[in-house]
Amino acid sequence: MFLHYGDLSDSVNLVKLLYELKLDEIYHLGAQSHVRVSFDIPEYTADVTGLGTIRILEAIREAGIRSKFYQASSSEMFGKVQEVPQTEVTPFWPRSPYGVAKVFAYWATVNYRESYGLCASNGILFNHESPRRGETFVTRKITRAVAAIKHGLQKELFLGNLEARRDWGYAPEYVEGMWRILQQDEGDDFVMATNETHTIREFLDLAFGRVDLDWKEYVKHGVRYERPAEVDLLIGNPEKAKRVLAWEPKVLFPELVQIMVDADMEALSRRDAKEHLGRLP
Ligand code: F7E
Repeated sequence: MFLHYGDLSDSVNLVKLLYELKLDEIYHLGAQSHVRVSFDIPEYTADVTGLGTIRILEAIREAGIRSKFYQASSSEMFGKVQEVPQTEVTPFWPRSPYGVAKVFAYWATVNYRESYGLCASNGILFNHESPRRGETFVTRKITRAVAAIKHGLQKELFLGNLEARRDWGYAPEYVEGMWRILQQDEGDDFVMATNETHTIREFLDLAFGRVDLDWKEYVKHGVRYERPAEVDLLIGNPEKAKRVLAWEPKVLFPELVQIMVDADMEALSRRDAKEHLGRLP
């Protein structure tokens, strides 16, 4: 494996890279992917998350290669949902600059498939989490806080809207799903989701409950974590992925929360142990 430098805002560099590497499969996961942040930097988000996708698609064409292409499309495209649960044919109604950019990238992928016969696919992935989730997304923010509070290192946790509902799955399974999508002979679009939805409140119940704490004693409202427009309810129907790709999520909500809390507890205990060893004479 070799890590090449690249930048989604630099088309010449992308063409050169793709021409040189002649890849069989391209998984395009790069983005400014934070929804709240996209309201602060909308132009940058549109450039990297939206145009960045068309830059790669054009680079594939320019380089004259036949790489299969996976676009990381997002449940955020459903935004103000027009149907429950959401499927591959539910109309989009994005509610953030991030969602808008992802809709652009989704249609660019479909368009390059239809115009140039590229084997280009969209995975419309609902929230997928793991202990490796970035620390500013709500699940990991909560599980890190749980571990820090339990270890006496943090006293309170500031959060925004606790009523939003998300369809949360386990990231490693979704990555396998992406791979399955690109093993198809033709490009297509697939929803990947658990078909369950839970509020942030429910996540808090389970996460703090895992270490015998009551979240109501620690969680405070932080207005800066609210969004100008919220996505209130997401729940996906992965029936097509089940039927065509034999893909099915196995780790569901309670187990996901457990995995994430346990991993952050473990990480802090290791840190404590190291610090303790460091103090020994
Ligand atoms: O927010 C609420 C927030 O930032 C989830 C990205 O991977 O998944 C992710 O987007 C919910 C929202 O994820 C805080 O208002 C409350 O309703 O964890 P999140 P997201 O916005 O759903 C999709 C599929 C993507 O494609 C995105 O790239 O939690 N919430 N309080 C909070 N959210 C955050 N981040 N921080 C809070 O303090």
